Amino acid sequence: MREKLEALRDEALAKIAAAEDVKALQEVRVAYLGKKGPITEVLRGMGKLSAEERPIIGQMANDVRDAIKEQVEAKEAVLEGAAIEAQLASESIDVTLPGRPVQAGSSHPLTAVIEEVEDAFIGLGFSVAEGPEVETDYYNFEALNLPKDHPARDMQDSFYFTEELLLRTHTSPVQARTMEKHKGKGPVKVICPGKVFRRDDDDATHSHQFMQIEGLFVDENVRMSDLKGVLEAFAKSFFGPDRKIRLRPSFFPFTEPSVEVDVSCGMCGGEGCRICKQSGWIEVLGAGMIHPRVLEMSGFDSSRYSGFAFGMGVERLAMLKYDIDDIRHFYTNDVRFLKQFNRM
Ligand code: 2NL
Repeated sequence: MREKLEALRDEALAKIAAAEDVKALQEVRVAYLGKKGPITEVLRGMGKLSAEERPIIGQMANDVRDAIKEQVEAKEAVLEGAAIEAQLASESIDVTLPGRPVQAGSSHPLTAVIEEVEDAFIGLGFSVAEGPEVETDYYNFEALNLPKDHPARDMQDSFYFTEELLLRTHTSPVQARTMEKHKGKGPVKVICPGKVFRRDDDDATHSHQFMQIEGLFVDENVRMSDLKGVLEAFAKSFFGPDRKIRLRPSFFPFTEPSVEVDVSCGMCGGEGCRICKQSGWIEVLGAGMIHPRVLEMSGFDSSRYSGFAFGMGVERLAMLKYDIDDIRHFYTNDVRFLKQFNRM
């Protein structure tokens, strides 16, 4: 019996030493210490032993069982430690590696230009106002001194929903609405950017839908010199500090007097070149002193208040600043075009 127990112990310890993973180790444990294992069998057969032998063999069987158990546990700790080490080695993450770059989008060039213009005018004390793209005949035309059947309406043929409802042809109605809200009390100092629509045939320089920024300043004692100063500051801010402006007489139904505003050519500095068609100047916007009838219709006493207003096409500004040759580029949205403005 003694030899048998010693042989069982040596055999088990050798198998434990040879076990390569936790599963093999558990098999050894079950085989030797399980309910149907040889040690249990020895302990069960104790009844057949003599009274002298019984405590000795019993003690020995317990010692063998404890020795096997101890070795299984020790080996288990070693194997589990090794498994964690292997997992750590195979799943390690280098936190110092640079991240994968995120594909960032960018503003549409027209949005970027509008924001630049807004910044220039906000710096001069203007606020930004917006309004509906579907307008009434009253705000789009009547309130701007363009009565029904006035010939100047021909230049702004629009898209009509009904006789009285249309897609706005300029952002002036937003300014008329803003003046009305001030209930005849100045100052009013806003710029109004937004989409406008005109019935027109699309080509390199015309689009039936485009963006406009209009602005106005109404207060007591607002003069033509204020208009000139504000537009000169804008031109220098938007196009560069070396640019100059000049005013030429013109006509708009909602301003009197009216002017076209030119900016000195950025290509030749005013000498005359291909870009400015040898004139040294580039037309960028229209402006004027607000017609007294327009002030009155929007609730201002024209004997006390005066103001200037101006309007410019955003596509034209963008085309001049970034040398873009076709207005349709803004609306076909070819990513090769758009990506060039990623850093604006
Ligand atoms: C242009 C010229 C202009 C205005 C727009 C305006 C608005 C009100 C009253 C008076 Cl509420 N005037 N707007 C004035 C002069 C010129 O636009 O060539 N735009 C692209």
